[in-house]
Amino acid sequence: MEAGIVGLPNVGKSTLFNALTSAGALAANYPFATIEPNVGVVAVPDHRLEAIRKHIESEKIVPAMLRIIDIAGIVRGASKGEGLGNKFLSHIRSVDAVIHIVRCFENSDITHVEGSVDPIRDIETIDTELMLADLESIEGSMDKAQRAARVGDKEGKLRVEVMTACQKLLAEGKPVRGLKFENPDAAKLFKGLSMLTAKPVLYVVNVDESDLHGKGPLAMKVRGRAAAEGGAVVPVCAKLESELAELDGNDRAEMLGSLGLEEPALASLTRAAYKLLGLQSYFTAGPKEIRAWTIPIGATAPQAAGVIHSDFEKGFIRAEIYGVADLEQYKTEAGIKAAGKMRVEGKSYVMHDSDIAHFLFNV
Ligand SMILES: Nc1nc2c(ncn2[C@@H]2O[C@H](COP(=O)(O)OP(=O)(O)OP(=O)(O)O)[C@@H](O)[C@H]2O)c(=O)[nH]1
Ligand SMILES: [Mg+2]
Repeated sequence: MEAGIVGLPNVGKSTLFNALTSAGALAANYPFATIEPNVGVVAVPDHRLEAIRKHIESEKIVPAMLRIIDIAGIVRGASKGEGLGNKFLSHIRSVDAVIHIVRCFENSDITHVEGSVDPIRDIETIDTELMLADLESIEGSMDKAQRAARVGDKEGKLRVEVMTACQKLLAEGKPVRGLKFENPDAAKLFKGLSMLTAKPVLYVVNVDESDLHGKGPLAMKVRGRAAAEGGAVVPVCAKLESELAELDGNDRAEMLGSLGLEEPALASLTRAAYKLLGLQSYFTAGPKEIRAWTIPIGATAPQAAGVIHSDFEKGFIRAEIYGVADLEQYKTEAGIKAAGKMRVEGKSYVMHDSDIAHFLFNV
């Protein structure tokens, strides 16, 4: 899973990126501190992995991974070359979700490129630039598709249709997120266009230390907007998170506790991203590793096996499945079997969250 961070310059993108990845990317109080994109990989926190390890001895734990890309800030007019332009958006064309960070903290020492803190105006500025970048990318490849369509190329024709539908929406100032194509070939072409405004958005409101839960008036405005467009909101104080990230285990837990926070932002953020993307985890557990695998909600057992290896999906025979809760109750797989709780599931089984699976397959 991959997520790209967008936002105006100087709103805390790199500070958040650093906190999430502890990668030490340059965060500085001047706009356009970031030029080259920063890329980091973080483990998705999941307490169930430790819960499994309590009962199954294993050499290592392998959590699910989230790749995060921090790019340069985008300003009003970026598509026309303002600021650093919008070419950096190409770095996040392939991500699964966009993390849109919005400044909600008041601090006169930290420059705001528009001169005042106004999250809704800022969101609209970024949205507009994302739509213009999409429009640009369509315009850039329309000619070629039209030429192909003219000489009777079937895919070319469909491509023109799909791009025209996108272009129409974008020209009206609307993201292409809402577009649905019945024809599977069209849907595939649409996906292949990697439109920025087709991606689900997670709003991170970078809140003041005095509003850690994001219930203040500025954050509430963003919540209202996200609710209207099906996005999600995660309140984060990037500055605090970056301080937290520098502490180790106990000190961090202590500081979190003293702030009245249950968990670091990475946990709430990845959980929100999973939810937004309709993802869940299942586990495999053995002496070599206990591992979390990411699958779409609704995935069948063979599809889940296919995430490990495509041969597992092709040669799927059946799966032995139990839940993390069963393991906690009966302590061992033998105990689970003895209690009749080890389930044998076939090709049509739809995976549940927290399933632990052994797959049987032939290759
Ligand atoms: N008070 C406060 N300051 C913050 C917070 N988050 C970031 N800052 C400060 O804001 C400034 C900009 O932060 P960056 O993370 O570099 O911002 P950016 O969005 O990556 O900026 P560009 O790379 O220039 O687009 C730094 O001085 C940070 O310390 C916050 O939550 N509270
Ligand atoms: Mg930056």
